[in-house]
Amino acid sequence: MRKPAEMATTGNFTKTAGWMDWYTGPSRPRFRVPAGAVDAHCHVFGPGAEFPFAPERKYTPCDASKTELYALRERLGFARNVVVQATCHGADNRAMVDALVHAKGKARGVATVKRSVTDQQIQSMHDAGVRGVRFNFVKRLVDFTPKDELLEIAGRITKWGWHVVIYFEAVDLPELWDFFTALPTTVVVDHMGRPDVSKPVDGPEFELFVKFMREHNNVWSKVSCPERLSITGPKALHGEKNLEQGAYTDVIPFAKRIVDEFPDRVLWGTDWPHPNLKDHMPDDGLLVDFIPYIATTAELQQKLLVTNPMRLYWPKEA
Ligand code: 0GY
Repeated sequence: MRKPAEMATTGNFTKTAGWMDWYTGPSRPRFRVPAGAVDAHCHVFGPGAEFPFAPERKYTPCDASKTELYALRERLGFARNVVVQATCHGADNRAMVDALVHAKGKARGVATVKRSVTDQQIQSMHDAGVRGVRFNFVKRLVDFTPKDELLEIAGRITKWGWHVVIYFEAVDLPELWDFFTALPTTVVVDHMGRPDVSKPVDGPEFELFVKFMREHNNVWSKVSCPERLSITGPKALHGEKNLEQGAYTDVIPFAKRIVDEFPDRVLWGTDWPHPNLKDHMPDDGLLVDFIPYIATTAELQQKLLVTNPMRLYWPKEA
């Protein structure tokens, strides 16, 4: 993998101040993922010189190419990826689709589309491996899109068997509840709906999220991004490399609860190259070592990393 000094953003783009580059030379995980494991949430950025970032973006990242993503996949022992359209590319899905095409069937994608997308464009993305659209409600990342536009898109993509990935902050769930529960297809929540992990795992805020999943069988969750949700932080991640000594321990009860209660509707992903992290950048190898703390048996690990993502993204091979 390239060294950070060589990772200057290419094209006419200057990185957002405070933006951290992804961690090069990640350690080899001590936890061996099961054969056929899927990294079900990751992104590509550019390269900016080849795939320009969107004018409406809220941040300008470093480059993070498909080649680097697939090198990480090999290093961590994964077999497949789900590449999720990052907001810095807006509704221009070319970099993501290019990554899928080059993966030769080992990657699927989640796109961002506007109401103006044509059936032909959807079909061509489907042929490349796209299987869903992402609706983002995190205000620091995107401008507001009217809900009737999103509902119209959700209605159209069901024809291709696609699902909807939703990204939102926990405090916004009550307001978004009616919209989410009206979606006519499988709904996949990014990062457990971003719980505030300083609050109790059985407190009203996270209970609402559990109720959302419990009452709606079509709702899945990614139990990803401890590095984003944690308040106690990485601690051991770059030191003694010992997760028992405190890496992201405050996130474990939340993710474990979701895996235990909904073992057939959970997914896991690295979130490489980790957009918008300003305090620390995780070693992806050590993020993999986090998995057995949240999926505590071989059976749960198999569902989380293989059975569930295969069912959603590669149903014919599942
Ligand atoms: C994530 C989270 C973030 C960013 C994006 O598309 C994106 O820009 O998803 C975030 O900043 O929380 O899932 O990668």
